[in-house]
Amino acid sequence: MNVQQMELTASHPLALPVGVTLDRYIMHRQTAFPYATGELSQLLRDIALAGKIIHREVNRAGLIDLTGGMGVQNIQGESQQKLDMIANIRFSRALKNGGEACAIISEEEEGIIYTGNNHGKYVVAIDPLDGSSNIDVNVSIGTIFSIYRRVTPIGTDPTLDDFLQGGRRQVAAGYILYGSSTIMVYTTGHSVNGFTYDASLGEYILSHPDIHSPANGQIYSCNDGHVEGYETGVQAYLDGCRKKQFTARYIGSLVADFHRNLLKGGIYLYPPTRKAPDGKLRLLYEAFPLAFLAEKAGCLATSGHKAILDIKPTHLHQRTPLYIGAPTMVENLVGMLS
Ligand code: P6P
Repeated sequence: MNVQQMELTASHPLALPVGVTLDRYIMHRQTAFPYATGELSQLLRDIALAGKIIHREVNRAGLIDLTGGMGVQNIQGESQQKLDMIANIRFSRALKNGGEACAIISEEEEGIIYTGNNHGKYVVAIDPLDGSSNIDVNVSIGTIFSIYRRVTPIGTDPTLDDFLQGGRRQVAAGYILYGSSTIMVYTTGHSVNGFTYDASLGEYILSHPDIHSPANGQIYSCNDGHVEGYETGVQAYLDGCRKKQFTARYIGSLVADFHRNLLKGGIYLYPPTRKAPDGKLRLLYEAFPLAFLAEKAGCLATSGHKAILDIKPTHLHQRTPLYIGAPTMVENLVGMLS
């Protein structure tokens, strides 16, 4: 029985009031797992809090000169935007102060960020603000996060091993989309739920309970300017989409494209290109968390040769090709790859 059904039976002992807040939902879910001791719940709250702060910063970026670049490149060789840095600081601080994460890796930093909480049970991989080149033109951007239970002993310094466990070892994953509204979508390995942020209340409210993505779709998302560099099987698949008069939608912001396709049915493609022969997107804090969430919502995510979640990670910022979305569309694409 999911939360919405439970609301229909007000007499149910665990009935939750209409308009469940994220906090109430997290507490409710925690009671469903007797062994849960609350640390993961608190970690999710810490991430949600940082999301509220980024929501505020993003929504006033043009007013307090937060748009534009820092004039430096990040470790990825990309122009670091002011809000990239702010988001990185805000999430790192929220997770350090929350005490539940012993370490973080971030798209914005080369190495492991040690929080000093060596008794924290969890590690977090995060892309604090993906798609940040869109900030200056008011296009949706997003945070992507992935949570693992550490494998190194509690009380010791975390190591790379805690982060290189593999995608199927994630205990939770999700994203926060700063768009026409701000929505936090995440899973702890069971259902996928979306919570829309109401800034007037300072609360995330359950708006998309138990998301199941359509098995098929007619939306495809890729950078058409790169198509000539794609392998022939991908080009053949895209030709088929055009012949069937599918809809091309590509915002240049992974979280926004992913979220639309999750709800409406579609496929996002970032194949290997001449400029990015291993693909552009990062495995640990983009592909793994979205693939974990996608599979829980009934989607597929592949590198073209294997399921994203079955890729063995070898280093923190490694990249991968990514094809993710409606299972029928992904399977049709893979069937055309050599
Ligand atoms: P391109 C943003 O930099 C990002 O990582 C994703 O959010 C987005 O889908 C993709 O790269 C856009 O890349 O090469 O099409 O500009």
